[in-house]
Formats: sequence, structure tokens, C-alpha cells
Amino acid sequence: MADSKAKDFLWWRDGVIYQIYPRSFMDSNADGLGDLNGITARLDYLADLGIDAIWLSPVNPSPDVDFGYDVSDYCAIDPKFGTLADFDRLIAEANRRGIRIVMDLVLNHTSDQHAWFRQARASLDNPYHDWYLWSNPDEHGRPPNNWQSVFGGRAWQWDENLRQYYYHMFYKEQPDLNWRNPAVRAAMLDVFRFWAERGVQGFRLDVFNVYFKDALLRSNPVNRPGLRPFDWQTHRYDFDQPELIGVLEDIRKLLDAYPDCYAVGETFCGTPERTSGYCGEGLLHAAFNFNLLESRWSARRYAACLRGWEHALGAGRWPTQVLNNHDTMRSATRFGQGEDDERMKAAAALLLTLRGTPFMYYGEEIGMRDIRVSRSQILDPIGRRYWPFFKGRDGCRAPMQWDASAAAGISPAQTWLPVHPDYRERNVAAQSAQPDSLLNTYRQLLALRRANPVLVRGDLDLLDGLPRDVLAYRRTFKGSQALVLLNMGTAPAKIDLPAAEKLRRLLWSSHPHTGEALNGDGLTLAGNQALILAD
Ligand code: TEU
Repeated sequence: MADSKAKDFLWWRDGVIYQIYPRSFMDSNADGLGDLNGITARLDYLADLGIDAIWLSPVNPSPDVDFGYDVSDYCAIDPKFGTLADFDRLIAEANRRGIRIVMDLVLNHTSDQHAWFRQARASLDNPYHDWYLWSNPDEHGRPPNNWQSVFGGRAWQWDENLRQYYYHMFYKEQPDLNWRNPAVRAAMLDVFRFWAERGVQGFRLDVFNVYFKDALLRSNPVNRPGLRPFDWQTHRYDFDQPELIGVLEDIRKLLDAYPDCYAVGETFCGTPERTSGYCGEGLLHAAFNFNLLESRWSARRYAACLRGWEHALGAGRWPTQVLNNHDTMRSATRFGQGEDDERMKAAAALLLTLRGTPFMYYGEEIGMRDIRVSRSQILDPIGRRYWPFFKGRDGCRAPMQWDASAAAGISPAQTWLPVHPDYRERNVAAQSAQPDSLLNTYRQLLALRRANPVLVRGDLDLLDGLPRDVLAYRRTFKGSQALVLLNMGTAPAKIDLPAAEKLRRLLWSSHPHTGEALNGDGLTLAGNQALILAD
């Protein structure tokens, strides 16, 4: 570790990680579903874009109740995505282009079709029974406590055969594992080893802070307002338990045996403070904080989120920055304005110049919008359950828009989810040909990052005293400085830079003709303009 800290380029710290939802990226065998060979076929696109690693949403065998987040075999590839040989080839071809592979490990729960759970529910004395969380009913036949599933209903599911309840934080088809059982811990460490030996260099740990629940199964306090019973509770007992730290230490020890091997955790219901507590020396390399992704587009709000995240992490831990993922409405739908991409360019400038590892989500670089699904088209079970209040997560999981040919060039067959109707105009081929497109903006900014270490490694200071719609921060690294100014409003904003901020070299602007405006004492940012200056 001491070694890699001194390195000039450490991929997971200085690089950009690109998330692929495999069934929606590229189909190589004409079945309407993206697959591993499809991703391999598109590696040149990703290398040219300038990303450093690919995070693959799960590709393990899965009955797809939760589209891969219900795993039925951790050490295999689902045949719908290809074979282990295809996976090895993807790693080799990616590595040849300087791109690492990050695997998504869903270790909090398995599918109810996993061999372990089939055994576990076969009989009370089966050795696998204790691999999951079971409880006898109380004297009235009720579950042991008030814990709720985040996907709806009670978290305890009755098993008629065993006459016991089993626990599931997510769907009932996703029973939670018993991480207090040493056999489970050993099996999970073997999963890391299996993939690290094949050349996987990073792991994204799905809801890692849910691995442990209170050993005494105490009920959560019910004392909060909220939409669902899950939200009414203070989650004192169903996640974030102290035993987790020991497991994170074991995982880190194992990963440290492989060169530059990385783990990023997805903190479930995390706050910046709790999230940062799981990161650092001997623990996870990093974890997600979703405050920006959950915030509306506002300079004040963003500044508050960034301050909170920086404060919680301190200087010693490295942030992650996320505007999109497979669970959330896309940023272009959240705050894009019609088909105009100006604001998305400012968002790109933000994501790629903050302190921390940027995570991009496939299609973000062309400003893909969420598809609208009718009630009968909904595939995500939480969308069916909560419709029309919440329509599920299908919207952000639509096929990648490559070109204007049928099915946007992803597949000759009908795709698993519909392609967005704007694909004939909004696609990679069209945007590659337009010099000022969002895609070319991402390419420029990714290249700019690479050429300017201050944008990657620099400390971050948020600047005060600017117009309310302007978010501004200084990056400082080894005596060089950069200043990022983002007008998050639509009206022009006049800025009088204090003397110390008079950096005159224009590194990048989302708008043409900015250079001329930089000669005076102040400058005026157009609505949605992003500007990067350096000394
Ligand atoms: O997500 C955890 C999580 O926080 C979400 O389930 C969130 O509560 C949900 O999207 C409601 O908006 C991870 C994965 O990212 C997600 O895709 C899985 O469904 C979930 O875990 C279970 O594995």
C-alpha cells in the first residue's frame, strides 16, 4: 500500500470508472440482451472516450427477480451474458487498452434459487440452514421483530415447510446471508479470490453495510415520518452493526495481496459520516455517497453536499463522485432541459473536476434520458408494486444508443426494454460527428483531467461570496491551481473574482468566446456555463 500511495497514477484514485448495465450495452448474439462479447466489441469506444475502468453490474447466474442482484452462483457467468472464457477475453482485451474490470459482488443476500438456500430450507438440521437468518414464530405466530423490507412489506418471510421465518432486506426471493457464520465468511472470501485470480482488479460491494443485523433481533424504534413503514423506523438494528468492521478488514487484507486491487462499497441509506467510517487504511478503499445524486440541481445544495462529504472524509480518505447509476432516474431526466444538453455539459465539468473518483453510467456521456414505461411494460418488481407513486428503475436501464439504425444499433432483435424514442437523433454516431456535442465534451474533459494532475489530485476548497447560482471551487496541487466556476442557473451571472483568484489561463469553457471576457477584473458566466481556469 505504501508503494501504491507514492504512485503518480493510481487507477482507482486518479482514473474514471464507467458503469455498464450489461443487458443494455451491446448484444453480440442477437437475442435482444447485451452480453460480455458485446462489451468486448465496444472496448475501442470506451478507450477512445478515455475511461480507466469498467464496473459491470452483476453477470453471475441469476433468476433475475432483481436483474442480477439476486445471484444463484457467485463463481460463474450467467449463460445469457456468455461464458467464463468470454469473461477472461474481456479482461484481457480491456487490460490491453489500459482498462480495468470492476466486478459487482452482491454478498448481502443470495437468490432463493442458490444451492445454499435450497439446502438451507430443506431441513432444520441441514448444514446450510445456518447460512441464512431464520427465526421461530413467537407465541402468536408472528415474526420476531418489526423489521421491514426496503422493497415493501415485512422483512420476514414464512417458510411453511420449516415453520420458521427467514429474513430478507430486499425481495423475498433475496434471502439475507448469516455473516456471523464463519463458513459464510470463508465462502465469501473465496469469491473475492476466485475473481481476483482471474484478473479482476476492483469490486463494488452491493449494500455491504447490511451484512450484519442485530444478533438479538431487536425491533427498530418507530419514530419518523415517511412514505413507507420502512421509512418510519430508525434503523438501529437492521444494518450498520459493529461486527462489519472485522469483515471489511478481512476483505482488505485479502485484496492487498493483489496489485492495486480495489473495493468500493455501496452504503445503504448512508450518511457521509457513516460512509466515511467504513473507508481508509485497512478498510474499504472507498464507498459511495449519494448526496449529490439525490440533490436537486442547485449551487447552494451542491456546495452543502460537497462540504459535508469533504468534511466527513478529511484529507486521508478518497471521495467517490456519482451523478448516475442503475437505481436512479438519469441526471439528464432529473435536471436536463428538454433536448438541450447545456446543463449536462456543466454537470460533466463538475463530475470530472471534483476531488474524488468519478463514476459515469453508460449513456451519461450522450445525455441519455429515461425511457417512459407503461404499467404493462414495467419489469422492475418495485415499480409494479408501487405504481403509480414510483414506477421502478426500468427508466434508467434502457438500451445504449449507438446509432440511428433499428434498436439504436445495440441488437438486431427486440431489446429487453424499449429503446428511447429519441435514439435517431441522440446517439454515439451522431454526437461523434458534432464537435460541440455532449459526447465530445466528455472526451475533452476526460483528456483535460489526464493532462492536468491538479484536476485529479488537488485539494478542494469551495469558494464563498459568489452569486447564489454559482458553484465555485479551487483545486490546489504541488503549487499549481485551478478554479472551476459553474453557473447552475439559467440567467447570466456576473463574477468579481477576488485578487487571489485571478487565474487568467482558460483551460476549458462549455461556451465559445469566453477568452475575450477574461481580460477585465470580472467576468460574466452565461446561464449553465462551466469554466475552468488555471494559473
Ligand atoms: O441497491 C440498494 C439500494 O439502496 C436500492 O435498493 C434502493 O433502495 C432502491 O433502488 C430504491 O430506489 C442495491 C443495488 O444497487 C440495487 O440494484 C439492488 O436492487 C439492491 O441493492 C439489492 O441488491
